[in-house]
Amino acid sequence: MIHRKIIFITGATAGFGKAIAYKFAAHGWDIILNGRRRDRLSRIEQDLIEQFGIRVMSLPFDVRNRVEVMNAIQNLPHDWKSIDVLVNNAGLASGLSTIQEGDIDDWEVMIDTNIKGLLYVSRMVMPLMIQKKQGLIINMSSIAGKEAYSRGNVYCATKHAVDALTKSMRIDLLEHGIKVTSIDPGAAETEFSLVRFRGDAERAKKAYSGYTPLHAEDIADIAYFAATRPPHVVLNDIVVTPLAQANTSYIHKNQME
Ligand code: NDP
Ligand code: 8X3
Repeated sequence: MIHRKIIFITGATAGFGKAIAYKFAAHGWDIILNGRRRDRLSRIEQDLIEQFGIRVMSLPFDVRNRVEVMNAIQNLPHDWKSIDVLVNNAGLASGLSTIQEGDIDDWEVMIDTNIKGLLYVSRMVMPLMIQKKQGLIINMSSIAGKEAYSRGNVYCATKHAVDALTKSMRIDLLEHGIKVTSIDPGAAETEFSLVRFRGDAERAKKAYSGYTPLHAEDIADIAYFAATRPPHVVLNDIVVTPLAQANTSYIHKNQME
């Protein structure tokens, strides 16, 4: 049997994660897909197999659930445990309000998903990579992990935490030959704003009007580039914005729109 490379992507039912799955599948990689929405996972799994003739393993679990994460990864068949790339992508912003008016449930969900979920998955996958003495972990951070913005408070704090964890992983995993890369996108049109604004499609659309935002495929291209560097090269930190965006707080919008 041909042993193809394996990429494990959390949050692969939409946005960046889904685009990354298609990008790597198109280059012949086998894919482990994660997300909570089982219907989407099975549709994507079927489509990837039909289009690219690769192997796909769907792992429906909630990254916030430590037991589900442990069971799913521990019970992977032996030949699926040889993971070459882990993309810690599952994440979200929930709400957009001043910190003094913040909804504590929103805070919990962001902290549990963006920080603790990333840790649970990484804790299970890192020993598998250490055994092989190779691997790449890509953490999906954000420009919100570099600077805070108005009403972004806890979301920004979770992405700053991802930034710190990325740096820590790079230090601790160095002796094991494991690469760690952070991708830090600016505004990208995915389901991100729809989730942040609790399904308010009109408000979500507004976040991307008047300029051309990043597309999920742009981030997939970057992830593929990072994963295909020569063995001695590591991309540490990739900050990427649309042309219209200078930083978290300034987007140049076309006034006519
Ligand atoms: P989407 O909302 O389009 O996709 C998010 C994905 O994460 C979905 O597949 C969702 O799947 C999954 N997910 C969310 N919560 C959980 C959970 N508890 N367990 C498992 N999977 C989960 O957003 P994006 O693709 O834009 O976001 C992906 C990552 O990129 C996030 O970490 C986000 O913070 C980051 N990011 C996004 C930017 C943007 O502007 N879009 C910019 C910078 C960073 P399901 O609901 O099926 O579980
Ligand atoms: C998402 C980017 O700045 O819209 O991480 O919150 S931002």
